[in-house]
Amino acid sequence: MAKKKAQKAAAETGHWGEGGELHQRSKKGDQPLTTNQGLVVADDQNTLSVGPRGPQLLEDFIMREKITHFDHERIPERVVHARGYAAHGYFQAYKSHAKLTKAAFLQDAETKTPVFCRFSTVAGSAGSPDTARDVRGFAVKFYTSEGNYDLVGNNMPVFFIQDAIKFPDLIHSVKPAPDRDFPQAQSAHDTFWDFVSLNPESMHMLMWVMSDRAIPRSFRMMEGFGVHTFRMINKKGESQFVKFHWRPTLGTFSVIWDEAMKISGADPDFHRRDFWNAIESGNYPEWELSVQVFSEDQANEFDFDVLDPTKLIPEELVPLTPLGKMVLDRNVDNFFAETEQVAFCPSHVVPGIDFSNDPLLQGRLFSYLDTQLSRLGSPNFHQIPVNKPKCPFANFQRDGHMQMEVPTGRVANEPNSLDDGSPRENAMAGFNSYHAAEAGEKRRLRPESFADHYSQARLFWISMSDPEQRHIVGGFAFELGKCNEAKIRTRMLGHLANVDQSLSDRVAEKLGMSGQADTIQPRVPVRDVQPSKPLSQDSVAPESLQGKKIGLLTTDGIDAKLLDAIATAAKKEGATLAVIAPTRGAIHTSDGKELATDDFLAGAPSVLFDCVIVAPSAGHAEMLAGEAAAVNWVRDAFAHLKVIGFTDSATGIFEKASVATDADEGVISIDSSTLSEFLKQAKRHRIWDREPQLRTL
Ligand code: HDE
Repeated sequence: MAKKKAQKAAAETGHWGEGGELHQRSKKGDQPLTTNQGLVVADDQNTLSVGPRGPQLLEDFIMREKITHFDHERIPERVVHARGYAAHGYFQAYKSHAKLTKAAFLQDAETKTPVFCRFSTVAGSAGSPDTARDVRGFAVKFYTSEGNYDLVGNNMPVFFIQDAIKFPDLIHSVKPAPDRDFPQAQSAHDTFWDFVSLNPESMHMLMWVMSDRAIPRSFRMMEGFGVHTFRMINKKGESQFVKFHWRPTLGTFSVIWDEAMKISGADPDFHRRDFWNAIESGNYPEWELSVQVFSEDQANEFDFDVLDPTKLIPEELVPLTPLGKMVLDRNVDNFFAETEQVAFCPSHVVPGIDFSNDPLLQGRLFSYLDTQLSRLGSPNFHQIPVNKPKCPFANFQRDGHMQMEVPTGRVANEPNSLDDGSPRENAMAGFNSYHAAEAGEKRRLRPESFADHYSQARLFWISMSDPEQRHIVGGFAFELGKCNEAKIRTRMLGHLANVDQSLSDRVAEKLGMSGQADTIQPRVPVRDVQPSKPLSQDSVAPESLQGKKIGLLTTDGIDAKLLDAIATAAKKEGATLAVIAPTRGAIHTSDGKELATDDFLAGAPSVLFDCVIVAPSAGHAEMLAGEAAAVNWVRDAFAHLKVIGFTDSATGIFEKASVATDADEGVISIDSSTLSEFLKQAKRHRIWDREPQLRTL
């Protein structure tokens, strides 16, 4: 009971024993500016010199200390997942999951476990745009009472390769070419498609990466997956296999590829800005954590191998068991100290969670600590506040660069009978690897059960809605279109034909290469598979404006009643409203009130919003219709299948944009009393039926 109380208090204050400074905002107050030695600085504007125009003096230790520190500010970026963004929050189980696992953070509904969660793109460097087509990392560190548990997943449930030894090749192929150092944050180039087309095990993952999943609307609207099969073990020592799933409360949504490319220019920080703003405004992103639980016997019945990370388990086969909820409710205080220095590692587990023999997972268990040693520069990086467990920890590991602790006593060995003999191992409370019986020949071998590379790629394809299939075709055609080597294109068309003939034909047609697919013989016959609905984000997406953004393009003199109605509706629906005017200064509503704008037309194209309203005042409508940026606002919103509300005064802009005001159910005339149709349509996210007329190529 006392432990539970302590856990609860710890979750509220963020303190687990010592080392809780992470959860305290720094206080600045009256602190004077000092050097790193604590010396108060008298003048931070001018270097010490002889005479006003004279030579600067080497003696100026204050200037030297400052510049020297600056010179050493950078550390190596992550070799993959370099661009990322993170926040603090907590995880809380819905109920006890003691039957499944003995992990302390899953034993009751009271314990709030602090978490730190980082999202990332994989290929691009730290300064690359957020909306690149890519897998997203989804890494969560749980600061549990039994030590840190890291669930280091992605927003896709499968991976490109089956064995860790291929990871350097995969990553080298997708990163900028070593001679010319481009393209940045792109898979649309020869080396990547050459590599994957020579590794058919990539086919399932490629389907995901060419789909809408690779261009998420927001981190808040992304699913997460542990990818590998893990074990959960209960107090009796009983083990079950599990696959982890995170599902966002807001639903899973994406942007459109043309939009993603334009957002890269208009706001390269689109995802991080969205995430930061949501948390700052109290709209805390939430995810439900679930597991698919299955026994080894069940696994042996599946027609794929659960140790193969290129395979998922359809939810129809093993449904999800919800475990609890994660809420991210606090932005970092300092990006570098926390987001950049956080070190996730799949081998950070707690009693009750263990690994499987997935060869990709086993390789990962080695790689993370290894890369972090060079990235963070010392074996003591676990002492950095964001990495430090919030439960007590003690051992006899000593010294090394940047040792921040001051261990006391004369003993640094275990066992010992000097001092008080502690800390000592504990066979009962400690982590015990699951006693799996293993035997076999030592060989380099890929199991035959890993040989089917096309059936689940096909499963994904046939589970998609029509628009989702169109986007996959478009994704492949775009990426392969950027490959200069025709032999790579024809090889890929051959693989796609094994997934589905119509997919290959459609991509070939878009490339202008019909009938040119290579013939590629699958190692094992492609199975007959049934669609799995949850794989289609479109089919399960909620109709809602929750967490979305409405862009209102308007001018001085905007109808006050209309503005009020839009603002009230946005609030009620849980959406954000952004007022965009031709210039940035405040404008006035029709009743003379001052209205602060959120951005200006040239800086805020319609790609930044989920749905838009165009409502200039009658007096300024002609001026707005003469602005190319306003015309593009409407043209792009229409091309990106958005729902567009407009007032009568806006029709001139529509004419210039060649968008008919009665084009379809997504172009809606509004006034202060008729917003309901606009809201109803906007909740659909996109007007998919519009797409075939707009994108025939
Ligand atoms: Fe990673 N991965 N990975 N990865 N990974 C890293 O560790 C690696 C894989 C994932 O926000 C690195 O600290 C290998 C799958 C995430 O800081 C590195 C293999 C999945 C992050 C590494 C994989 C992931 C990383 C680089 C194949 C989803 C970012 C920096 C065997 C389940 C974590 C670092 C963060 C980062 C190695 C494949 C997820 C090099 C060798 C599969 C979310 O150690």
